[in-house]
Amino acid sequence: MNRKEFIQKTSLGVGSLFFFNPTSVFANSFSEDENSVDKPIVIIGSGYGGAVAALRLCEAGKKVCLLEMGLNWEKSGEKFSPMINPGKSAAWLKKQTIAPFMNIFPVKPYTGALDRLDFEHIKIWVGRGVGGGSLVNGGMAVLPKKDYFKEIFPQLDADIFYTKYFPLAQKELEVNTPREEFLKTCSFYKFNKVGEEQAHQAGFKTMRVPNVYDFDYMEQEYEEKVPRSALAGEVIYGNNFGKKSLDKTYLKKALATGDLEILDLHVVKDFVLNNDNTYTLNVNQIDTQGVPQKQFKINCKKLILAAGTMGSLELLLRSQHINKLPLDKEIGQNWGNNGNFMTGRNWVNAFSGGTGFQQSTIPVGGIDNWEDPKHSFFAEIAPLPMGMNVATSLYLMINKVDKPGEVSFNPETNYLNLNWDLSNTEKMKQNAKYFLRTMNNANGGTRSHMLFHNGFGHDICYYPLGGIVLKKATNAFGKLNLHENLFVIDGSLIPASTGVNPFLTITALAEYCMENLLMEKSFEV
Ligand code: FAE
Repeated sequence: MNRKEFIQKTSLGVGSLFFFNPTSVFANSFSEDENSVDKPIVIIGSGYGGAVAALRLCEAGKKVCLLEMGLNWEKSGEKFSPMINPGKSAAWLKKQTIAPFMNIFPVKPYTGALDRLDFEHIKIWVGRGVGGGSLVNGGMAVLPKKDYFKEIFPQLDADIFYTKYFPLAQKELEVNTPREEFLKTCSFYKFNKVGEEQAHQAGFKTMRVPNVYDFDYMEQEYEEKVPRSALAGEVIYGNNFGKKSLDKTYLKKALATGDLEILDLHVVKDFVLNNDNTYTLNVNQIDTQGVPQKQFKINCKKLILAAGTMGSLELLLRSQHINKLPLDKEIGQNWGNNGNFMTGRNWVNAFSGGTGFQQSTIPVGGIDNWEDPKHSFFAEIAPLPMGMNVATSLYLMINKVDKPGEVSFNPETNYLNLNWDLSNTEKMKQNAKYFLRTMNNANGGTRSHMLFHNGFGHDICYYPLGGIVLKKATNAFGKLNLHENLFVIDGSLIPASTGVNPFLTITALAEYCMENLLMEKSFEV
């Protein structure tokens, strides 16, 4: 099922109230009351923003209902699959895998943990399931450069972020750093060792990158004392062990309060602003094949959108189109790919063992060229955990976004339009060219012509950001302009880029917003 078919199939249409469940075919029509439920506070989406919001609200004694379109993997008992043997978790309702490369694997449609949103000039990968992106991401928890943070958020007090909200986010997410001795001896990190050595040879600085994968667990994996996950090729289709995804941290704590209800496989299609400033959501409960089982309405007094950048934009813009939801003109502005640009080199160390047959899926190193005014970038030294040694080095570059894009709604597709083309990534490509040339001149090797587009992955995006920017489309703490009871707490608050992998920034921002919103008594119901 492609995205359009899924949207059409699960689309409610305003006011249509009926069950799809075949067992109810003999039932008479239902009254509106029987098909609607009241929940005081609803959060849509269980990624970083949603998980922080849930915990802080529950701790404040509020009852919270969290709607998540993906599966609750832990509760379901289903397992995540490795990259070389894709199973149920590999793709959200697709017939073929949707990794950034090597999509030679057919899969049976299932509500998998990884989804890909395809636009003309960019493909955007997102996580689906209880835990959102934390289920499928590489776990890199990188602190943005303070100067850049100040540049993108001039109105925020950076000092308080670096002394309070970032450390809080690191603590709650259980961020840790690997032992250098382990990295030196672990054969699964040869790709990183080679990557760092060659970067130094080329005159670049490198840095150790903290992660939410438990490195003590990984050391035990290496010694084969516990089941392997990062060392068994698990990552973008989920990790069965080791990774401290949100279901193990924020969401677990929130559930322990007894005040959080998580409804998985619940897709919110759109919502309506009522005259009394409450909201009514049109919700579709689906099964693991994506087939609608039940359609109903949820009325709530306070609504938090935490559906991720693309999800929150989709909900707002569709609701504006269908239900005349009032929206500020800032919605959709300042969107960016966080400067994502994939690239790679071949013939790396080709005659002395390449980058290693077996590779950990968890990155631990980055090349930090941010201070270079001409070619400012940060590059993750990325693994290629496909069980083959092709002497390839992969890099996921993060650049500044000098030309942000815009998001709007296309009524014909019932989905988003993205105003984003090759001109938006041109400077990123110049940086990639400079980086590869400098690396190859110093170390040998060639651009990976067979990967991406002749070695340049301008259209690969793991980090969509912006579109509902803090203090432009919202007040200082995420309350949406023109609304009293509607809040946005996710990556869409960040204007186009954060200079590093973004989830630590999203988490810290969410902590900041929730603390202040609670202080202002914004969630009294
Ligand atoms: P997100 O985590 O995307 O959560 C949104 C949730 O809302 C999802 O669970 C959706 O299923 C759900 N949802 C959406 N629409 C609806 C709807 N209509 N009804 C119900 N539920 C809905 O949002 N970042 C890093 O910092 N470090 C990394 O190493 C890293 N690696 C990555 C690797 C991959 C393959 C990918 C895809 C991303 C990676 N990221 C990484 C990005 C990171 O996961 C992402 O920025 C955050 O997850 C975004 O957090 P949000 O709270 O914005």
